[in-house]
Amino acid sequence: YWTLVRNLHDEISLSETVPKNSYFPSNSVNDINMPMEKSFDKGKQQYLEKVKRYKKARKMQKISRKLIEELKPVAVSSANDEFGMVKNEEEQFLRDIGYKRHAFNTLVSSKIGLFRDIPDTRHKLCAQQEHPKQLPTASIIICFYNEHIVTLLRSVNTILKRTPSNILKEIILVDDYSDLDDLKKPLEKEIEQINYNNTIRLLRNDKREGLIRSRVYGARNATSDVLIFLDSHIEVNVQWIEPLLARVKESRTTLVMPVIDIINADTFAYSSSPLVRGGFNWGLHFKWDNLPSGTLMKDVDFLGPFRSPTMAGGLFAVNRLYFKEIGEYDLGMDVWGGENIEISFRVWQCGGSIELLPCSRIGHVFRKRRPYGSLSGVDTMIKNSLRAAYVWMDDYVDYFLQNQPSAKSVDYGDISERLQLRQSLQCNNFSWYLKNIYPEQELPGEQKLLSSMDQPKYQPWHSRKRNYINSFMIRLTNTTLCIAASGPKEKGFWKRGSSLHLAPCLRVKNQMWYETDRSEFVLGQLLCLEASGGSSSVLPVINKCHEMGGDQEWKHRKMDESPIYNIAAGTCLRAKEPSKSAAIELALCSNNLFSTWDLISGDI
Ligand code: LR7
Ligand code: MN
Repeated sequence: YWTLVRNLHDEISLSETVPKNSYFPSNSVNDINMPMEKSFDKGKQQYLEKVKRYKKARKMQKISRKLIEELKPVAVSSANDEFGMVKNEEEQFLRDIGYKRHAFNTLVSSKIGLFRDIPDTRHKLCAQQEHPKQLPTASIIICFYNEHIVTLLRSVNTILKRTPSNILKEIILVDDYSDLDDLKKPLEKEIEQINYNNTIRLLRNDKREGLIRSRVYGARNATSDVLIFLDSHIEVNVQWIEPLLARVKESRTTLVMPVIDIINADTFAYSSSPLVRGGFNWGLHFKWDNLPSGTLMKDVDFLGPFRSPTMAGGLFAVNRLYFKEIGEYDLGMDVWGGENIEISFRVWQCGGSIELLPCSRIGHVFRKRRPYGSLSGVDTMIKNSLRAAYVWMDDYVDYFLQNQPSAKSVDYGDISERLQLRQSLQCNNFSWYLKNIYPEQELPGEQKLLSSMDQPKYQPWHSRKRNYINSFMIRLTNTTLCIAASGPKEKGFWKRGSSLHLAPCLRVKNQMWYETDRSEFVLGQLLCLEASGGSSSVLPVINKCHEMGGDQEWKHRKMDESPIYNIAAGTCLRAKEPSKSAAIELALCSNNLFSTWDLISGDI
């Protein structure tokens, strides 16, 4: 909560600061009582708008002071359905700032706090597995750029709590020159609170380096046997570290990865990921592939390890000295992207290997967009991929260029050092890698009969048949008006993205909703009710069902006179007014006049 409040403060100062030379001679929220006479005609309108904004800011500041006084830390162990509920305007404000900055629901994350229980998602045999008594020590390296403070602290604190202290030598946090105030002094203070054994070390870059150079900086400062790289928005699961360390101890040249479980960015619900391994496409994007068929036949097969042609990038363990020998990362790569494919090619081609260990589980927050850019504004992925391609792919680089024609004109800098590395490590060529490590990979235009059967498209969220548990019209309580789709049609049904309004209740296709066992409301068994967008202007629309919950997850308490609550938005369905054609919106949940609904059962 303190963080929420701090966020609130600096959001006010960010958006409400007026440049010094403006006609408005003030740059502080406290000066909002400027007499009107001082404005010039030309700027009057703007002036009035600013005064309005300042008043709002002042109000928010007062509220935030109240929050500071009233709020006590809440002890909650896991995200339940009510967690995303936005209680008042202040919370809505905080939630919106969070989405803007971090692209996930920081309100929910902050309410969860520094630790929670999460489901043990491993196969049942994992718990019975014995690990060597003597495991190597680990240095955990987490670099971050403008991470949400509570989410970052929970990542760290969860590691402290779920890792045996004799193995955990240090957690090295590398701040990649973040500019959020929270991550300056306040972060240091918070770390002091949890840093009992002085396990946490905080390093700061003096300029933005990107995650690749930041990780190397962290690694060079590490002192234990094994390095474990993690993202800054994760929660490690029970016994996550033992399988990784045991395998690296056994095999010095193997990079090992956990299964990356899913933390929903809207709700922070933690769910299991299936067992899949890493591949890539010719655009050099990482992708998930199914394990070769026949891999999982008996229970013990679920213990792995599984060899993987590539890795996702963010979460893995490696022998510290081996990481150095094999060439760390390419320091010529900027900000984000490409380094995961590069290290995958390099490790395999130069005699090492990559494996997935299914008994190690770490949840990662999967966001819908990346909330930051690079300094120059250009996407760094293409440049980084070019460097990887020209060093490791030999003639196969042409496939990449065909796939990404715009890359042809991109300057990828000097790669002579990396070519030298390849030379001195005497690495195999790319065709060896394709033949031996990734035989399933198809060349453009080629179709491998077997592999297309072996590799159905993977979706991290388990896709299965929709189960309808209910069907109904949604009637505004005490009226004869129901929620209906409106607007233009497409292929005989209302378009994706269509908004909703009230219409006289009729048992017709555009008023009949089917509720699924995943709390989706599917109109006419075709399109899902969705709280679209992540900001304050969220509207209920109908859209393609994505099966990821969150903005398509709706809860109601009972069948009549119930609010209908959206998990991601944290708000409830409301009619703008109780009349025909009135728009349906989302608003703070209450039992108000226009926000309670009767679900009038239909046949299923
Ligand atoms: O300039 C930056 N400086 C940083 O320190 C940009 C980012 N970072 C930090 C950031 O705060 C985070 O902790 O670097 C870490 C990774 O950045 P994300 O979380 O924005 O990346 P991602 O999860 O979207 O992307 C995946 O691919 C990246 C390619 O460069 C990295 O390898 C990420 O580690 C990787 N994440 C995972 O593999 C987690 C599982 C996702 C999947 C699949
Ligand atoms: Mn990430």
